[in-house]
Amino acid sequence: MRLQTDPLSGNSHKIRMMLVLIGKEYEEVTVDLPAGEHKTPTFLAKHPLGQVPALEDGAEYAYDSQGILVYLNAKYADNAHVPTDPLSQLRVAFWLSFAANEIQHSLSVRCER
Ligand SMILES: N[C@@H](CCC(=O)N[C@@H](CS)C(=O)NCC(=O)O)C(=O)O
Repeated sequence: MRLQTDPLSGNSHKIRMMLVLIGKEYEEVTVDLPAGEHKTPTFLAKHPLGQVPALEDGAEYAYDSQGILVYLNAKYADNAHVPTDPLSQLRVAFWLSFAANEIQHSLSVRCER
């Protein structure tokens, strides 16, 4: 499993934390954002929006930090971190959305240099 990241990326850090939580070993690869590596055809094949994080899991590519969290929970943690009752699912979706919108567009450090 290879995690494509940037050192300043809070979205990438969410995935590092999840991988530690579920005890999954991974290799971390720093994508050279200042050089535009994330917009090359090779990287766009891994993530169509050309962003980090992206996760290579065997032949699968997972992308978008919220999407990767959901993927890892379902594939490797038997859904332990997203209870199946509707109200719990609502609350998890709320916090994923909050991270992607309110936090990313206010408090987070921009990765672009
Ligand atoms: N919704 C995406 C946002 C990812 C994102 O904004 N990544 C930044 C780094 S933190 C990035 O790759 N920026 C470069 C770009 O968008 O060109 C996620 O949650 O993964």
